[in-house]
Amino acid sequence: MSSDYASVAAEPSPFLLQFGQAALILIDMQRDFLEPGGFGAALGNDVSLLRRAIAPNKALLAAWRRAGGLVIHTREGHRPDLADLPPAKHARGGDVRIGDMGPMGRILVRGEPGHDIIADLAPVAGEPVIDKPGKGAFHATDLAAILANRGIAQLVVTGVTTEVCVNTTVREANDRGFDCLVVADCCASYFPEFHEQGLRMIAAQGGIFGWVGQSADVIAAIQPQTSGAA
Ligand code: TIU
Repeated sequence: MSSDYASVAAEPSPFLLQFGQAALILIDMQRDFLEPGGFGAALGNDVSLLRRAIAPNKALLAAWRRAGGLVIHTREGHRPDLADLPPAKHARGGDVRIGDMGPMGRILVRGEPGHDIIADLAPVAGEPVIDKPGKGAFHATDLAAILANRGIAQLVVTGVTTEVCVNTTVREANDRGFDCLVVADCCASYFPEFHEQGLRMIAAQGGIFGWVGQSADVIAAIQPQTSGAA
């Protein structure tokens, strides 16, 4: 990009993207949440509601990679011995529990097929993958250190689910001083009304937690400038 920052249309005001200090972070685009037969489906959720976010994420990820930006992926999951799983978290969720055997291996356990990121958005070499035991990506991970080491001050946030892991991560990031642009069409929830309200909660009150934009506007802002002068 030729300028220091690009203005991206967003709520509640344009987001001034400084690409060199920004990371794209994809939250928990894992098989357990997005594929039939995973944890999300086992809880009775309609995974097609989440799968809407795959194509926009794919386009944004490709554009971000082409522009040479830092990409970070997260996965929610636990050690195979479940030693990092708080009993309070283990107890919740109904009949299907973290660590139980499911069609894609043990649910939300690291190393199991269901814990993997979906093939459409698979990380490539050099892209940090943050394995997180909580809903927020900062809690009990090395994300803060990775961002500090790379001089990152802004996060462009996508993933699932809007009101759970995306919101928790954005709130954690906001308290740590990051500017967050949440990409609405790249996020999704099993509950459409939670998706809408989750986004509104971020941009309300003058951007209490950050900004909310659309993938097409981010992509347009990071595309290499093509001038007429060849
Ligand atoms: N990644 C994430 O949001 N984890 C969840 O458990 N979300 C639900 O909405 N259940």
